[in-house]
Amino acid sequence: MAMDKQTFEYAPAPESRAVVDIAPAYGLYIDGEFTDAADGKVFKTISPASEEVLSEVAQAGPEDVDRAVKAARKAFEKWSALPGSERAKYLFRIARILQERSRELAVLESLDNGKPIRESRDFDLPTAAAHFFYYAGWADKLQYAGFGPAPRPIGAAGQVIPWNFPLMMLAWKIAPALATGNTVVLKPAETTPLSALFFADICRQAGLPKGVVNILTGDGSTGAELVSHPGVDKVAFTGSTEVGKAIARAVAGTGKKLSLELGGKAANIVFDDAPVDQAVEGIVNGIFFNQGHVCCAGSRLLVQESVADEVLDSLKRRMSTLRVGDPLDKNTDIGAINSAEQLGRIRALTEAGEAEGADRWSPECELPSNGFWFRPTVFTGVTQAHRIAREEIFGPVLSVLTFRTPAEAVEKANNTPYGLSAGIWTEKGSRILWTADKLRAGVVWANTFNKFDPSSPFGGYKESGYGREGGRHGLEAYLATAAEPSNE
Ligand code: TAP
Repeated sequence: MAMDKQTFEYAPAPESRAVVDIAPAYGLYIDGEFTDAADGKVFKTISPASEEVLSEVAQAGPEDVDRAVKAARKAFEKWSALPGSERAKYLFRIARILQERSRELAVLESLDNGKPIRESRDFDLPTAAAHFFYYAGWADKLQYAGFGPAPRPIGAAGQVIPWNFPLMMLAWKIAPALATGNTVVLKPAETTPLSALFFADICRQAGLPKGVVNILTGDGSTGAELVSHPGVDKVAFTGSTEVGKAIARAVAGTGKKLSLELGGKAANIVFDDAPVDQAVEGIVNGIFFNQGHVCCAGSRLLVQESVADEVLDSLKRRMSTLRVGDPLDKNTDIGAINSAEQLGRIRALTEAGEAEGADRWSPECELPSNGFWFRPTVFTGVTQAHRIAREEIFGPVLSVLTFRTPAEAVEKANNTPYGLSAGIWTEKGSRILWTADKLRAGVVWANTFNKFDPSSPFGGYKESGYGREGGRHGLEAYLATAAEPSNE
């Protein structure tokens, strides 16, 4: 791998100066070594905020997938036999290095993904490190996790992740897999491969035995090849419902254990007794955090009719203060849309919203001339039949619907094929409990939104997938129950 580096300086404020060195080319990380793809194929990764090329990355083909899976299977023999307390040491070490290198990684993540540095610095990096710390703590206590007296790892896991939280999604996949004694081959998304490659370097720095973690950069074909490789014992996927269904079909009948974290269309429900300022902050965080590229985004606002005007006026005032622009400026609230393709999807759906008769509003704001940008947008006059109320937009676009009674709110909230998350805003505890009980959503937040903790399980109902990540429940996806096969 060539190592002449391009240096990006993050220097909007001298006190928070941090630098990341990005090499012009990266190989695949297989069996502890960076290596070119067998057929020499590469692809470019760009900054969505400027469209400049950040690096050229190897594109893994079938031969590389095969090598990586074989390396993971071989490494499994020793890794799974290590005492949990020994595996824990590696996970703790990785967590510490993530903390030590968090400035560098936060800048890298913002460059490759387009997300605001404030979010990568204060959310993605701490959450990724916390996940490794949390699962390091489980590694020597698995017999107390409630999955039998001697839970066994499954084998080599094939993991495929999306581009919206690249490093955090990687942590959600790799930390529980390693803690339970499995080895992994992970494919990051095509538009955000860099932090996974830096993570490979962290594995080396931590002295992780070779083959325990393998990183294959590539496109959807690499992911498809990985999940259907016969040497993969367990498949974990986060991404769109469409690809999740294709993977479920590919894995059906193979005996591979499968967990799926898919799309969402969450309802954020504001009742008439909710404190308006607090609820508006929650609505803004719910839909504009990470440009709305969030599977559990509160993309449908359900507001009680009697307070709808007041909430909407306040929301529009607050939206006018949001700063859209340079992800590396720490005053930025909304960064770049991750890719031209995603921007195209957001545009197509918002145009459909207008064509179907909903009213569109965005604050005035200047957008940079290069890169991919979208103004924070709210649609009112939305009906349940509109595409913008039914389909996942995965962008900074909020669809507002109203309701009169709590029963109507629940009915509308549940009227979706998805079931990942929901939010409730009210001062009445009894109303929180009543509503949460009736919502068909894996995560329900009350008087807050987008709160994550490694100790709490996360996952969906219905077309949002199955299996849970995080917490004690997250271990189950990587353990063989008495009736399930283990390679140990
Ligand atoms: P997808 O297009 O589904 O891509 C996800 C990953 O799968 C990428 O690495 C992708 O590679 C790969 N892939 C594409 N086709 C594949 C195939 N046939 N077989 C195996 N892998 C394949 O999703 P996305 O656009 O990156 O992410 C957005 C979606 O993810 C949204 O629907 C969002 O709701 C969902 N998401 C869900 C969650 C949770 S926790 N439920 C979290 C984040 C995101 P390429 O990058 O090369 O296409």
